[in-house]
Amino acid sequence: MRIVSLAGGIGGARFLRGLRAAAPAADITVIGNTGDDITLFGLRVCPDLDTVMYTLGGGINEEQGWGRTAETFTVKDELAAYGMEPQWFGLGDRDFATHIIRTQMLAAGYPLSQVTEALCARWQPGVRLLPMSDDRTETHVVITDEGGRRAVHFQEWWVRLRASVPAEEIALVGAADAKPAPGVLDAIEAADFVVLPPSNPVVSIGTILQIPGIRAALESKTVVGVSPIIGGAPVRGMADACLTAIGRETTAQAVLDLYGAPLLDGWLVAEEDAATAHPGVTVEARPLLMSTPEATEALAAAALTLARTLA
Ligand code: GDP
Ligand code: FO1
Ligand code: CA
Ligand code: CA
Repeated sequence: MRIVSLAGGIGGARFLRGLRAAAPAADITVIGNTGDDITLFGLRVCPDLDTVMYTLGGGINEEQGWGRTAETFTVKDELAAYGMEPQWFGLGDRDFATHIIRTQMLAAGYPLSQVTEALCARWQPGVRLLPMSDDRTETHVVITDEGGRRAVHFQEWWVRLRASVPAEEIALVGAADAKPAPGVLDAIEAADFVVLPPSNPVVSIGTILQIPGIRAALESKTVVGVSPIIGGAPVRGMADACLTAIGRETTAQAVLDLYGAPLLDGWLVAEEDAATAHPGVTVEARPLLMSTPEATEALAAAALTLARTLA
């Protein structure tokens, strides 16, 4: 069985752990979001790829959901002692090693897809992890604050401002000229079906869908998605601020309408959202909380069962 999954960070990574458990013999290719990527202190940081790699490789900080387990922050503190900015992004000592290797390989001319493969050789995530594109794209957010109306990097809006300032626009800079990374379209083509984890619909899944060619390739496949919104609120994080920015409500229905048909064939919602519906999409209510490994595996199994029925 060949499965393709798109993924952002925490929501995607946790779902993928359940998917791997629910389909241990399956060949799983993950197309990861790189719109969150940022260059800090000269180092290229890919938060969502790293979150997937560390989570599936057993190196994640489980409570936090991002960054390394048993992390220390000596380098961060030393940089701050020199007055280096930014100081609002928490890069840990262990995590720094990943960014140093990535940056060195990129500077030597390796594309991000090969760098990611090299990093995964250590972590053995049990899936094939591909960046959505080897071309550099970055999500930027237009805000108005004391600095006036300006665009800031997504991480500055999300981490420094905690999305407290409304996003007037969210744009993936570089999307129009970006190509899917090698292997992305082939994996979609070869897939028996595709699953969309409950990742952020705007800045994780929405970003991947903006890479020219990816959405069209997915439309000809059987695609089953899991709602990240339960009873009108994100389970975690500030996806509501992202949905508001693109003029959508924060409901399972609004995310279903955003993805729409022909992209989606099946959509899993929580019991309280059972009235959700869209022409051409089969909607089922299931327990959507990934609160334990067992619950997460059961959720992934439900997505697989629905996908097999619809494929
Ligand atoms: P990020 O890049 O770290 O923000 O992670 P993702 O984009 O992959 O996932 C973020 C989304 O996961 C948020 O919008 C949450 O609502 C959703 N999420 C987190 N935990 C759960 C859960 O247990 N169940 C469901 N259905 N969604 C979840
Ligand atoms: N998220 C935070 O809220 N604060 C941080 O200081 C932070 C540091 C960080 C370092 C490496 C990494 O891979 C992820 C990190 N994240 C941090 C999480 C991440 O940047 C965001 O939660 C997601 O990109 C939002 O989708
Ligand atoms: Ca992310
Ligand atoms: Ca379809």
